[in-house]
Amino acid sequence: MVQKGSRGAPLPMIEALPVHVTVVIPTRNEEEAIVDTIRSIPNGDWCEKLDFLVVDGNSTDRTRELAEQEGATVFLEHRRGYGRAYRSGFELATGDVICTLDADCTYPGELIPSLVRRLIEEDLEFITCDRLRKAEEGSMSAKHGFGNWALSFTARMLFWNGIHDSQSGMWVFHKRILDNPKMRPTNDGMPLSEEMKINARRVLGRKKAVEVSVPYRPRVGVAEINTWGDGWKNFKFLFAKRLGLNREVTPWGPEGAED
Ligand SMILES: Nc1nc2c(ncn2[C@@H]2O[C@H](COP(=O)(O)OP(=O)(O)OP(=O)(O)O)[C@@H](O)[C@H]2O)c(=O)[nH]1
Ligand SMILES: [Mg+2]
Repeated sequence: MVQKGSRGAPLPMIEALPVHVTVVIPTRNEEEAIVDTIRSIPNGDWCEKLDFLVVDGNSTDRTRELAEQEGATVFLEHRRGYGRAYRSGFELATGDVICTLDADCTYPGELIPSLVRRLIEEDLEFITCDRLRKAEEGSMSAKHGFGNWALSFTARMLFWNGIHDSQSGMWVFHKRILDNPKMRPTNDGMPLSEEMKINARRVLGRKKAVEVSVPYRPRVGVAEINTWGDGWKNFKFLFAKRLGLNREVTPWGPEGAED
C-alpha cells in the first residue's frame, strides 16, 4: 500500500511522525522556482502537520503571490539579508521541527520526510546537509566550488568541528534548540549559514548535530549573490566568530518582537 504525496508521488506506507514540521524558505525574487521548491516537498501524511513559511525580502516579482497560492504563509521581512530572513523566520515558525532550503530548486526537498524521520528516530537535534560530495554536474561553478571548499576548510581549521560543507543552506532541527541563546545565530547575511553549524557542533556536540550528504542541483532563476563580496564577508565572519567578536546588528525575531 502507498500513500500519495500532494503531487501524486507515492510514499511508502509508514506511520506518520508525531511532529509538526515547518519548512522555512527565504526568498528574494524567486518567481521562477518558488512553486517547484514548495512542490518538491511531499505533502502526504508523513507527519502530523506540515506548513510552509516563506520569508520574503521585498521581492519585486510574483514570489509572494505564488507562494501564497501554494498555501504558504508569507512574512514580508523588509530588512535585507539571508540571515535576517532566518532570524525572523525561526522565531515565527510554529512547528516542533524546522526544515530549511533555498527557493531555487537546488536542494532535494523530496528528502525532507526521511531527514525528519532520521532526526526523530536517531534522537538527533540538528542535521545539516552537505552538498559537496554529491553535487550534480552544473550545480556549482568552479569559482563557487573553490569558494565553498576554501570556506569549509578554514572553518574546519578554526573550529575543528569536522563539518564538510560550511555553506549549505539545508538544515533539519528541533525548534527547541533555539531556546538556548548560544544556538541563536547573530549574522544577518550569508554567514548565518556557517554560524548555524558552528553553534550546533559547539552546543550540541557531534553525536546530536550531524552532517548528511545530499544531492545538489543546478539553480533555477537568477542568483542575486555577490560571489566575491559574500565570500569575503563569510571569511571575515569566521575569524570574528573564532575570536568572539561577532555582534548582533539587529535583534532576534521579527521587528517589534522585542518590545
Ligand atoms: N528574505 C530574503 N531572502 C534572501 C535574501 N537574499 C537571498 N535570499 C534567498 O536566500 C536563498 C539563498 O540565496 P541564493 O541566492 O540562492 O544564494 P546561494 O545559494 O549562495 O547562491 P546560488 O548557489 O547561486 O544559489 C534564496 O532562496 C534567496 O532567494 C534577502 O536579502 N532576503
Ligand atoms: Mg541557492
